[in-house]
Amino acid sequence: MSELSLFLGCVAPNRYPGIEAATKKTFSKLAIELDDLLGASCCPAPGVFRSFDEETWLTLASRNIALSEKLDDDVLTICNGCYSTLKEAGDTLKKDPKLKETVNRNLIEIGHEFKGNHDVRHVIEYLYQDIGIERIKEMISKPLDLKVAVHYGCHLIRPLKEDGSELVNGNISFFDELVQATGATSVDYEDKMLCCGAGGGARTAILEATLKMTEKKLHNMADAQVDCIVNACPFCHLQFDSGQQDVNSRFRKNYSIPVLHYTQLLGLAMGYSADELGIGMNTTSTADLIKKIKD
Ligand code: 9S8
Ligand code: 9S8
Ligand code: COM
Repeated sequence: MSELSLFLGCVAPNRYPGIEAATKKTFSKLAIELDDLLGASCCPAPGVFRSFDEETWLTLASRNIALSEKLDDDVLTICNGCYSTLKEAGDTLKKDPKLKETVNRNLIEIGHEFKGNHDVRHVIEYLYQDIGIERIKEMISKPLDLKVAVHYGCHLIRPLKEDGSELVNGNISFFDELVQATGATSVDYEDKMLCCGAGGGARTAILEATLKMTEKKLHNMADAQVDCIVNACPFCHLQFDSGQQDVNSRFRKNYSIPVLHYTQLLGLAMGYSADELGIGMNTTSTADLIKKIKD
């Protein structure tokens, strides 16, 4: 029986379906069943909706969680923004019965109820805490000889901090450890914890300003001579992948750093082909990376 339903969010299904494929493939290899979350909407994005109207944000978020509660599942997110919204909304309502009542008054009109009897998980945090590095290492059939720039992203750290998680107490390394479990090396680079630039609706509102931040990160990653960027958020993925070409054309740069979601890196290390994981669907070419892995 499945214990998790997969919350896709907007960016993966619309821009990077390979991330969904990679999540489903790697989880099936780990013998973890994932339910589809039929009828789910946008989480809605934390840096956008939450800033406009908190009650609307809570209502839409708790509707998504309620769909998963009906399946008796925890929610599994593959995106930092979705994690931030769903986890923080769920935790807020669990702690505040009055607010929960308000939100449920809205939900009842559309035939839903938020109970608050399940949790919201991020794929990175779930793999680290519930599966564990050792079990992941056992599933690796094709260790990757790659130098990786790990990008955590703001909304992976934030909800864990809010929750008082020991993962973000002091030196943060859980994502790097998961990357190293695939055989790859997580290479240190300057301003590693900096935002990719895209968050808070900024990518849509002030693209040029976001690209300046992205350029700063790309510069530091290139300095560290990495083979690829690994993220845990389709929105960061979009900014580094598609945004990299915008950086190149607007600022006359020549970056060419392939971008992978962690589930795609893990999929490669588990022996799935780049095609099966949708890795060739990126804007920034992944051809050299794929060739390097084959050699
Ligand atoms: S859903 Fe709608 S826009 Fe997005 S991908 Fe992640 S955050 Fe949640
Ligand atoms: S970093 Fe700052 S706000 Fe965020 S998580 Fe994903 S998009 Fe990139
Ligand atoms: C970033 C999501 S992952 S948002 O743009 O800040 O809402």
